[in-house]
Amino acid sequence: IDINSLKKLKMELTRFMMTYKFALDELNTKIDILKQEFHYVHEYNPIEHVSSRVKSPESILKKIYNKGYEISLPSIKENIKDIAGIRVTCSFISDIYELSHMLQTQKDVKVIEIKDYIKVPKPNGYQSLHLILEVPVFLTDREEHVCVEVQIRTIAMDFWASLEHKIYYKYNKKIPQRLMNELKEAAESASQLDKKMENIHKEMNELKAVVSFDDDAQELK
Ligand code: 0O2
Repeated sequence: IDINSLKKLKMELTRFMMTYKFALDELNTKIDILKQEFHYVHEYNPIEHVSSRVKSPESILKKIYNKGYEISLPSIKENIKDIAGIRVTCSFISDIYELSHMLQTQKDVKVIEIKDYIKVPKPNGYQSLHLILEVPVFLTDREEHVCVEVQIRTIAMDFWASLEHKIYYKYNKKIPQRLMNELKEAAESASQLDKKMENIHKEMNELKAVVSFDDDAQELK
């Protein structure tokens, strides 16, 4: 390969990666707007934390190679849907579905795929709601439609996933059966905790509604 072709390839690759960064910027802004407005309307924060990343060129190449697809930019765009990724941790399970619905119904967002590992957890216990969303990115000379993977989970699910991720790599992807069983149990405990916290939250809201109704009635007297 000559120097000019190499330069051209580098430019193409940089522009390609930039589109994913722009798509992330757009979705991050959408999530931030929802977070602020939701906080204002409901007086609590449904979103605890948001993080995002663009996959490194090394992991993109590794993934496309392992999946056996052609190694080219169009093939990467077609087959790797998590080059841009956003992870959102919510307070309660109901917030996950509410946020997911709010994102899915935005006019410029196209839903490509939904994987609900909360309704049907992975065999190891992994829980999360995964959305592949496509957003338009307006560039100097064209409009690109770019996919972003959004993982939405509770704090308990996130706690579990980050520990499992560490163990997975610590044992070089072969976790001993005893630890796998313990992780599965921990996932079930996390899920029970989520349900309990949500019930308490609901009860508190109901109480708040009664108290504010009583206050209003008192004022009318
Ligand atoms: P990383 O380092 O987080 O980016 P595909 O993405 O198409 O190859 P799949 O399995 O169909 O594969 O996608 P899926 O199920 O939507 O999962 C993709 C991402 O979800 C993973 O990305 C992880 O971030 C997360 N994930 C899925 N399963 C697990 C799990 O069992 N444990 C943990 N801790 N995370 C999980 P990557 O690319 O694997 O890794």
